[in-house]
Order: sequence, then structure tokens, then C-alpha cells
Amino acid sequence: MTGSVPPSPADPLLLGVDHVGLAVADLDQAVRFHTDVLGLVLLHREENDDQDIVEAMLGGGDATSGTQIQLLAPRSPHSVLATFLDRSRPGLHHIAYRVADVESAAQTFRRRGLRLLYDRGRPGTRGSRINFVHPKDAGGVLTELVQPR
Ligand code: CMX
Ligand code: CO
Repeated sequence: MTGSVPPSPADPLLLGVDHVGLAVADLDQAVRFHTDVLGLVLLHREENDDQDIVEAMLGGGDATSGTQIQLLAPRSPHSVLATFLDRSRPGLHHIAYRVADVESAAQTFRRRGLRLLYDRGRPGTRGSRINFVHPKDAGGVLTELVQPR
């Protein structure tokens, strides 16, 4: 049976998909694959001391407005990315939603019974503030909340 789906009530909490995070062992090699083979555009590279990772952001044809791809590699054996790659394969790591205010979004999700990984937002890419919903509380998907700078 077909039919129109009634619009769900407006919930301005998640503004859109900001990026999809991929765990990689070798950042340079992964950047080469995503640019030279897939044809994405390299937009940004950064080391995140707080997360102990090196990362690159890539975009498609509408590089400045579309959802981006975040390649993540461990910077040391203590990085959460090292733990992830030890346990799993390289590949999908998390999905990140843009929010207007990471503290109020986190508080709303706590009230809805989800575990947030941090008490307060931490530094993310390009001066953003980030927090995460534990994957066990989000259908097996590590879910990042990003408040852009
Ligand atoms: N996606 C889905 N499930 C995941 C996962 C992921 N990325 N990482 C771990 N898990 C699962 C494990 O498979 C494990 O499941 P089982 O118990 O069924 O085996 C469970 O979660 C383990 O949970 P845990 O023992 O509480 O914690 P871990 O040591 O595995 O760490 C996590 C998991 C999410 C707490 C850790 O990765 C973390 O702190 N992540 C947030 C920071 C981060 O990911 N930074 C990199 C990205 C930075 C950015 O985006 O800018
Ligand atoms: Co991310």
C-alpha cells in the first residue's frame, strides 16, 4: 500500500548530517584513494590533540555545502581509533549531526535516556565543539553532535 507520510513534528535539534567518519590506518593513503580514485576534494587536514587522531575532511562537487567525509587515523596506540582498528576493520566509524548548541542537544538526549560520552562538549574539527551518543544507545552507531565554530 502506498500513501503519504505525515510530517513528523518539527524538532530543530539535529540540523543535518555534517559528516560521516571513516576509520583508516594510513591517512595519506586514504586521502589519495578518496581524491585520486573517488574524485572527492580535500578540504582540510588537522591533528586533534584531545582525540589523539589525525584527520582529513573531504567534500564532493558542492564541497562547501554538502555532507563531508572525515577520514580518521590514530596518532598513537592510545587513541580510540587505535582501539577501534584493533577490534574492527577500517571502515564506517561514526555519523555526525550538526546542532546549533551542543550542550543543549546533549542535555536533551540525556533527558531522553541516552548516554553521552562527555559531560561537556570537547574540541572538534575546525574549532567546533563535539560530543557523542554511545553507540549502544543509538542502534549500534556511534553518533556525534557537532556545533560548528
Ligand atoms: N561504532 C559502533 N560501535 C562501536 C564503535 C563505533 N565506532 N566503537 C566501539 N563500538 C562498540 C564495540 O564494538 C563494543 O561493542 P561490543 O560490546 O558489542 O563488543 C562496544 O562499543 C564497546 O564499548 P566500550 O567498551 O564502552 O568502549 P570502547 O573502548 O570500544 O570505545 C567509544 C567506544 C565509542 C566509547 C570510543 O570509541 C569513544 O570514546 N569514541 C568517541 C571519540 C571518538 O570516536 N573520536 C574520534 C572521532 C573524532 C571526530 O569525529 O572528530
Ligand atoms: Co567526526
